[in-house]
Amino acid sequence: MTSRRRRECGPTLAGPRRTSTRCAHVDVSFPAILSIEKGTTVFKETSEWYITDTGPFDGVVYIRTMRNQFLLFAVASLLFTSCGGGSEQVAPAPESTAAPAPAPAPNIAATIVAARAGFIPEGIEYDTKSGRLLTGSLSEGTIFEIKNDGSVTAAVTDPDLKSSIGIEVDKDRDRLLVANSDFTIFQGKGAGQAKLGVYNLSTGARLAMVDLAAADANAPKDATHFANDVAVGSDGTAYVTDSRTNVVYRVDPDYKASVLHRFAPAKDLALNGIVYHPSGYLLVTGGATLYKVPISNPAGLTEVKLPEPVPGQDGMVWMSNGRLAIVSNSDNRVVALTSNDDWATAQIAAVAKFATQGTTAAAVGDDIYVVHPHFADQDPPSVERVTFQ
Ligand SMILES: [Ca+2]
Ligand SMILES: [Ca+2]
Repeated sequence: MTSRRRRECGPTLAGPRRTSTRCAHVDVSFPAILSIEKGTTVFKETSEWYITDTGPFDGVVYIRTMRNQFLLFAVASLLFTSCGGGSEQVAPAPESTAAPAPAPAPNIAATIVAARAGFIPEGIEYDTKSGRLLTGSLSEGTIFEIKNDGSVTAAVTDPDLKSSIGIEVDKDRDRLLVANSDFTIFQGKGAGQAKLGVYNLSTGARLAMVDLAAADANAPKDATHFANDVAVGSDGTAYVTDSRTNVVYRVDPDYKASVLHRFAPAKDLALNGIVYHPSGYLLVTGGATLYKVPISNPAGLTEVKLPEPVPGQDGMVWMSNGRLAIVSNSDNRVVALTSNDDWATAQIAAVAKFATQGTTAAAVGDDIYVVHPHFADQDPPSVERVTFQ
């Protein structure tokens, strides 16, 4: 597909590669059952689903998410308007049992101030299935749900969670992945730790606790560790950054850990946020640099060329419109990036400013919420919906 056609038919965003030869906008509510001509790509922009590809068989539509998961929908009939014009028909009401239950409509207050201080949530996620905001806790380890009224209740407790940093909902497998570190390293105590805790998202039951640092046989003897953030690939593989050793760990679906890549030493490099792109690479922040790391060839990593310096790059999250939101923990802003060359370069599409230091962000429907951990004071943490301009 040419870039011209992408502009015509798709949202102006960098999403998964589109391989089909035709495209269409479909004006029906998800989860609609569509019958569609083989080889047609449909762009559907909603908070959760916006790209569909037809599968190899006529009469079957696959709905693809940002994470490249495919859901199969039986087909009734389709009517769509092709990009070059054409008739539009209304799809029949869905009756397929293959469709997931619709997620509750996001109902998160614009600003939430925690009812208590001191737990220092560095990471935040939105659990679309149950419509709840989850945070980590640098000082306590417990994963909390923070409600609109500010109440903070434990969602995952595990004595082995020392400091929960970045967290990631793996909706497709009903898991919550937690970068598990030890904050006392900031007090000069010990060597820190880099572990990955994996939990059943619905029940909070522990599925695994993976010692990542132990999988790095080539780390210097005096290495210190800080697991900062985690992303999950379409096959369930997890990827975790270590800000101290500047390693990205890989954790297979059977919870076997290895080093995916050790970054070359660089001034002020401290790997931080990480997201997975369904085209098979990771985007990783480190200081003022955004890296693209091909999973099949991590040594071939490149720096994503940005139009201006973006210092303090911390957590990242894909937005519903396909933009990549990066929180700058030093500049108090979220930068929304787009790319039209598969993240060789990126453009700044919008910026959202906030007043108090933020570290990571969660996508709630079409909105982005930033968490303010309050590392250095006793004010209660807060969560804030930001406005892009
Ligand atoms: Ca996350
Ligand atoms: Ca972080």
